[in-house]
Amino acid sequence: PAVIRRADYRAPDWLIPDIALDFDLDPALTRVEATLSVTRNGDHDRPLRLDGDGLVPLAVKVDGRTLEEAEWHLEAGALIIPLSGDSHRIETLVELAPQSNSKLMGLYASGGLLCTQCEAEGFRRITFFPDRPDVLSRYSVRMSADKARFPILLANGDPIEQADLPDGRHSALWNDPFPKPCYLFALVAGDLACNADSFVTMSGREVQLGIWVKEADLPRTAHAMKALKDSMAWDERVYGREYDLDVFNIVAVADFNFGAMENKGLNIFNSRYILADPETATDIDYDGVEGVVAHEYFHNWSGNRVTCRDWFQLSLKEGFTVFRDQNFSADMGSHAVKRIEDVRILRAAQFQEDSGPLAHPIRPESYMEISNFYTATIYNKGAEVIRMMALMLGAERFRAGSDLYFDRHDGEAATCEDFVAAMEEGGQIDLGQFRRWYEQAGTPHVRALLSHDPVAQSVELTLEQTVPATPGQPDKQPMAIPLRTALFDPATGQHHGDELLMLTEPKQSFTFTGFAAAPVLSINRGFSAPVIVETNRSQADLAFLSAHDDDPFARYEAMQQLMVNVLIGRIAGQDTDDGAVIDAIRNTLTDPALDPAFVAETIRLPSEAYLGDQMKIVDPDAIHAARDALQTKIGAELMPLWRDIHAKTKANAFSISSAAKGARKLRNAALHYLVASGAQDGPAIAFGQFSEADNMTERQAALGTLANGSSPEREAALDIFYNRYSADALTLDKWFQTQAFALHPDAVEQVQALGQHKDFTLANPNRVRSLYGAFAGNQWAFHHGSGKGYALVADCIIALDKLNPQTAARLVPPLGRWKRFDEGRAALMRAQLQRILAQPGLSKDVTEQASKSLE
Ligand code: B3K
Ligand code: ZN
Repeated sequence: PAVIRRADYRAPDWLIPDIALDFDLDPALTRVEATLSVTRNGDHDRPLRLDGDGLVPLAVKVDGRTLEEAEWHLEAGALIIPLSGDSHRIETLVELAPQSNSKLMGLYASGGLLCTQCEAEGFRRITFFPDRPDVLSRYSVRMSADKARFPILLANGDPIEQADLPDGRHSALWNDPFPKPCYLFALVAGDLACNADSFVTMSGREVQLGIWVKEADLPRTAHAMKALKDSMAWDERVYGREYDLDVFNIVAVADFNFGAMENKGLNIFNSRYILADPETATDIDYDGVEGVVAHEYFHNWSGNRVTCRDWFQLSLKEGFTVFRDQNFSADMGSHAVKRIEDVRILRAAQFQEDSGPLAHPIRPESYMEISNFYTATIYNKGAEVIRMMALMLGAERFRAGSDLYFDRHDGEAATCEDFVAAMEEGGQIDLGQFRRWYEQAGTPHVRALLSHDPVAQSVELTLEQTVPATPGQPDKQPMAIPLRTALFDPATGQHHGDELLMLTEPKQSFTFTGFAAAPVLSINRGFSAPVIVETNRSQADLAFLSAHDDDPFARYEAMQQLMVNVLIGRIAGQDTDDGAVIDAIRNTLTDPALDPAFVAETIRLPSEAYLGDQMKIVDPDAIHAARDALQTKIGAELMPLWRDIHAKTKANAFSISSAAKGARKLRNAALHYLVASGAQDGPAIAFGQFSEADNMTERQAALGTLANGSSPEREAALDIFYNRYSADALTLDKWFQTQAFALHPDAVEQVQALGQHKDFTLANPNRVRSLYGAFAGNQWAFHHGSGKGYALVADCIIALDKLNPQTAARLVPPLGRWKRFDEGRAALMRAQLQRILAQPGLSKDVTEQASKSLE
């Protein structure tokens, strides 16, 4: 497949100020008539090129005249029309078969609905058009359909008119006054019910809000509606940005390639990020709904009003919008816990990506298939880069920078450079060196060494940075790394102030005076930079910080590092002392000043995958054994505490308050250790929680705990869960996922059997992710020494590629981490990648991921 390069960007040859679309909708055969006003952009004689993917032009007209076949031609799917004048009216007619669109890109059918997904390049599967984000047009969309099957017809913008037609059909016309790129186009047709509400903006305009779902799902939309209204108010308060249309609609669909889509005025969501009630949704699901609703809403400014010039600028909208949704969620709940969760995700997904064959900068230089670049790097590292700017600038100057950015580029397709320039100017800061965060891939390593001079009563902090080589980038320049730092006096437990140190050289020293005794170093507080910090702190220093650090993230981090040190030692065969870990957990559990949600985060052992990331060559079996043994010991030694907490955190009635969520989180952590201890009554207690819980958070946690073991309660609970929820797809996903995640010696066989289960289907991306996606994240099972885990995932990729390449390609990266495993496993992983690549007719999506993964 061809490689697209950022350096090759050229402004569009033709602009399309207006487009009118007429859809005659039917799942089997939909007709699409498009009328485009086109204007030549600049002085050139190149023909009009309208992208198309799988489209056949049934008629092509220019200024009302039907062209002969010789007057146009197709080139790689695109329609090429030579034009003599500088502005013309172009009309095309195509036919689509939405019900056989298994890629879920373009116009497709899902659960009786018709809906669209266009980002990044799906619009070209609907009609011929310059499918690039820097062509902005005003859209007018007419839809007609059978009124009984499709009573609701929605598109972007404002509803203009509705009419009944002969033969039981009806039509609707929608106009979107805001020029937009075609990736933000959307329509939905179907039998939908509406949770209707309204919001009055800061300038006093009333906006009609609608969340559209299947009638039976209406009771599950309240949380999403609250999240939407909270987001609208938050963006006004924090960024001064208000909503701009008279209506804002959200539709939930069951089959969706990712989380949701920010189409102008008509967001389309994976139903898992809209529907929530205590019976079926966990607290994590509730938070997911809140965060994704906010994310898509925030895109109205960071993405829609100011869009991207080209797809290399994707992080311009995604990194910034993730940063915005993270801060929103933090404001809605706990800043400390949200930061810990976000860093855990960053480390699990992005650090892995950044250290492997698919590493790329947040502004990539090239791609084959843009769908492969909706990555943790673009999104989550992109958000961290914005966060660093916000930290360096402070709230006020950051706001000045964002105001300048929005005002200067409103209605435009902008670049990452435009954003940085606005921050520089509005925030009055020099971001020259900082721009390397956009250019260089790889997670920087910072080595921080503290040395104390008792005579001079001073300490010297030496910081040394290296940025690892990544594909195409063997040599790196030093980065500008903001490190929030504090030095603690071990005698008082106090520090002498939190300072922002800027590490800009390969090696730099900072001297601090006034230290009669050696202080304890707290660094990268709040995770101020997305880097890996290595220090010379002792276990005693870490234990001290785990009890005294006033920065909650640093406190969590100290505890995690304490655990990592013990586990990595054990994995290497040393008899590392675990006393400090057990004491630290005990202290944390019994500190009445701490928020239970924070406690629950902090006492969790690092995941098997995170431990693997700390090793040059990952040993999945040794990691599992060491972690399991430590868990058992912690469970046993602190048994009275676990029992006590588990009993005390039992609530009388369900609430979604932060306090109730925190209590459930801690209760589940206690149950987990209680069962891990091997206590005789462990499975019975877990089964009790499973049976008695009035909410999914406790029910699923109990099921997960049981699934790790082999008790009779395991099978009983899985059966009960299946029978109770087999009719509800989103909840049945949890049944598949729990088994795929299980730390169970037979997990591979269980996943293999589940792949043959009557409720498993490759047609639904949520179902695929809940089985194979979860399994590929289960390090111990996926990396089974036999290689059978690899074969299972490769089989799925091969089968799924024929239906849905985008979702298939997302399963490839776990196979690409072979360099981090022993030779035996590496050979088995490579063999699967080669087998995938040998498939005839393999998609561009999977080809790119698999071939890069072999390099
Ligand atoms: N912008 C969409 C993602 C589209 C992914 C296309 N492969 C959702 C989001 O980030 O908000
Ligand atoms: Zn987004």
